[in-house]
Amino acid sequence: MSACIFCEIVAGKIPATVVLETEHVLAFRDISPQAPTHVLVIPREHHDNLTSLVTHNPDLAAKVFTAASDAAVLEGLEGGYRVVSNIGDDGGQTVDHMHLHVLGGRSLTWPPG
Ligand code: DGP
Repeated sequence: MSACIFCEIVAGKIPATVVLETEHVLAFRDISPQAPTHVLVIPREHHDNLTSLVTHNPDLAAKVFTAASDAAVLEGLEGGYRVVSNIGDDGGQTVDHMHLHVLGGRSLTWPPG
């Protein structure tokens, strides 16, 4: 999995601005923020996408969602926020390591594009 960008962030080979870390999960700022707060929450263990993670390690999936909520609290998003996971080509996924986007700090529109 050495070609996986997010595995390299987990390994410390690519720098990232970390906002929260636990034994199993890492949360860091997106390199191309789409809102004033845009944090990515990932499992340290590699899974291609949400479906793969839930299938193989549902306990870890729960930890990732818990960390997303914790990151939102840490970032002061009491006005509300959005959690998104893009999956596959139709979902617009560009990095094949499961991640949640935590977006906030402005009023978000719906539906997404
Ligand atoms: P997605 O398109 O849902 O797979 O989201 C991937 C996100 O990852 C995208 O918003 C940009 C972000 N990203 C890609 N490469 C890097 C990187 O090297 N560092 C950080 N912090 N974010 C990255």
